[in-house]
Amino acid sequence: MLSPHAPPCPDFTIVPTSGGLGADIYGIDVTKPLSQVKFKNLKRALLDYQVLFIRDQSLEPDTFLKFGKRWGGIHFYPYMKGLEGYPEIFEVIKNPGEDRTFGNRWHSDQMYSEKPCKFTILYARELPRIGGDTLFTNLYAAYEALSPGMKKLAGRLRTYNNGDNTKRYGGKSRDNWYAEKGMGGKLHRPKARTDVVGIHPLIRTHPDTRRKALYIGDQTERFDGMSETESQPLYDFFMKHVSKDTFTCRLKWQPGTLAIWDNRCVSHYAISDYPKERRVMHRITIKDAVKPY
Ligand SMILES: O=C(O)CCC(=O)C(=O)O
Ligand SMILES: [Fe+2]
Repeated sequence: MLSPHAPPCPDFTIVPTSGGLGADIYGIDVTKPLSQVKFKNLKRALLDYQVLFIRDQSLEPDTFLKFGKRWGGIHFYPYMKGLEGYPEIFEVIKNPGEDRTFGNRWHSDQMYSEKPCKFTILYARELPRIGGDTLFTNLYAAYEALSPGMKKLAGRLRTYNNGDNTKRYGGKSRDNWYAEKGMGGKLHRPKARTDVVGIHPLIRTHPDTRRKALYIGDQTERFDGMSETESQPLYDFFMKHVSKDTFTCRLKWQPGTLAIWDNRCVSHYAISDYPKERRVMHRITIKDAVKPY
């Protein structure tokens, strides 16, 4: 459930997306410098609605990056290189015939990092004629819907999250998998992969709202201190639970839609339903200063 709604905002129009979370924002041009007050109201709206869809934007990498930096320092995606000249911007591309769709699973971004990124900002550059929507789910609502007994149990668990879990990549390392999927040229190949395992509380407290969220995703391999076999039944329960319709909303992208979500209380899923078309998105992630707690 949404927190009590923010008072009507004079700076832009907020249209809630569903009873779960999310809001469309109209009447804002992020290429223009936003006043401190306007930006504060936008941040407030993000805390209230968890994911915002700012419609009808016209962004090039420099204006996109400028807007992105207002939200904080950049969190670099560890596996892939950014755009030429704009290493902070990572391009999410799917070409006709490719079978891999980036983000086609319920997850919060870079959950395998010690300090996972706080916000993701995604901008639609090229869209398929039909399909290519993204689903979001409200992890506060998922936590709040648990029974008191399950809340207590969940409150004692920690998740072990691994960005290199070979089960998710057909038995291969993520590097090999990406290389095989025609993304080799863009692969970021440091001497050794670092920051790809993160252990986090299953129930985390949002530092700004103080609300509790059920923080689990596809990068979760098992619960800390338990085997995968032992973890599986509970893991399956939580994953099914967070993706219940009642907690979700669905984004139908339009050319120029800019989405911003708060990974501390939102999980998302990119739908893979446009096998013959191309989709290109520009993506910036914002780093967090604190570990989940
Ligand atoms: O392409 C999308 O709609 C979302 C992909 C994704 O998971 C992400 O950008 O973090
Ligand atoms: Fe994602």
